[in-house]
Order: sequence, then C-alpha cells, then structure tokens
Amino acid sequence: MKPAGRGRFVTFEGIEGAGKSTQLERLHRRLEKGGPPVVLTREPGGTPLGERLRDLLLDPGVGAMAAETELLLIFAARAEHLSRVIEPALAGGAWVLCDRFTDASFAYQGAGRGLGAERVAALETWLQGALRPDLVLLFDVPPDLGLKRALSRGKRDRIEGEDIAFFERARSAYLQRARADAGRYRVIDGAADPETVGRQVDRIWDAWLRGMDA
Ligand code: Z5A
Repeated sequence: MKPAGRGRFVTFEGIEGAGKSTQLERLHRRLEKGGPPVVLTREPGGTPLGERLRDLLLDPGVGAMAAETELLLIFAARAEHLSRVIEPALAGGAWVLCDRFTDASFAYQGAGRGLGAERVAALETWLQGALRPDLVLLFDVPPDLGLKRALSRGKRDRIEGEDIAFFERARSAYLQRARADAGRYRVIDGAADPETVGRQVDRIWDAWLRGMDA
C-alpha cells in the first residue's frame, strides 16, 4: 500500500513516432478538467540541467559517443529529474505524467546499443531504489511506421539516425518488459489514427482507476 496522499507516477513509452507525446498531451487535457494536480515532464530532460544534457544527447553534431557515455548521461539527467521534480511532486500528492523514463534506457541502451539489461538494472536500483512507475503506457508501432512519422517532422536527431534493426531491438525489449510485468504495463496499438488510439488510452485509464479504487 502507498502512504495516503502520495501521487501516482505514469510513464509513456514507445519507439520514435509511436504517438506517445500526442497521447500524453491528450490525457493531460482530460485530467486538467478535474482531479489531483498533474505534473507533465519528460526524459531526457525535465530540469534545466537535464534539458542541456538532452540537447547534447540528441545533437548529431556531437558525433560518435560510447554507449556507456550515453547511458551515464541519461542517468545523470534522471538523477536531477528524480530529486528535483519527480520525487517532490509525488511526495506532494501530484500525479506525474512522464514522456519516457527508465524503460527507454532498457530499450535503447540495454537492447538497442547492446549494453544489456543488467547494467541498466544496476543503475536503476542505485538511483531509484524501489521507485518504479505505477503505470507504463507502451505505444507499440512497427519501426518503419514510427520512423516515417518522426521523420515527417524534418531533421533527424542523433538517435533517430540509427538503422531500423536498432529500433526493432528497442521495440522487442519494450514488449518483453511489458509481458514480464503485465500488472504495471499496458500495450496500446499505436498504428491507428490519434482519436482511435486516444479512446484506447481512455478505456485503459478508466479501468486502471477503477482497479485502484477496488
Ligand atoms: N532516450 C534513450 O535513448 N534512453 C532513455 O533512457 C530515454 C530516452 C529516456 C528523445 O526522446 C530520445 O531519447 C529518443 C530516445 C532517447 N530517441 N530518439 N530520437 P523523445 O521522446 O523526445 O523523442 P522521440 O521518441 O523521438 O519522440 P517522437 O518521435 O516525437 O515520438 P512520439 O512522442 O511517440 O510521437 P509524437 O510526437 O506523438 O508523434 C510524432 C508524429 O506523428 C507527429 O507528427 C504526430 O502528429 C504524428 N502522430 C502521432 N500519433 C499519430 C497517429 N496515431 N497516427 C498518425 N500520426 C500520428
């Protein structure tokens, strides 16, 4: 049981162009109409230092970066984010909606870059202790569709420049994690149009809230 008054932590995950940011904003608009205070944030980023690290991580001009460096920079941004934004918000009773969190590190650095889940898990335990998202909404799309959507916005960032096999590995890791912990993860078919996907999110959200009250 959570202590009374603590907020809830909900993360939005998926490969590029899966539609998670679109759905996060849609759910946020719905929650703003009533209920507990909501904090909207993202990773990498969410703090001034984290946003600077994000710029560095996504800048194609940075060139080659060791996978270990990438993972550690992401966790450095996460350390700031947890201590300055996420933990205080949850302790104050807010509901935190976060665009990506540690599942993305398992998918992109653990599987995509091939660093392995064990190293990511070690950092997760060190930094987060027992903190895990209460609910992970995983938007699933085939990588070719996701990349097409993401690239329609223009220039590729450093990670979007990876080949399709990289995103296949990331997608498989996400789906594997969802299968292993069905209580916390909900997989949503992200290939449909935004309204249809939004209705799936509404149904899942309402059922999840009912489950919490039960
Ligand atoms: N990263 C990492 O490697 N390790 C980590 O631990 C973390 C992150 C935390 C930045 O993340 C990068 O950081 C990311 C992983 C890495 N890799 N890259 N590159 P990000 O979340 O900011 O970037 P992103 O995943 O590239 O975001 P995205 O492409 O914007 O994806 P999205 O949020 O899922 O999609 P969207 O913004 O909602 O939609 C993308 C476009 O598709 C947009 O034009 C929409 O209007 C359109 N769209 C959205 N939904 C639909 C539907 N349903 N149908 C048709 N079109 C749609």
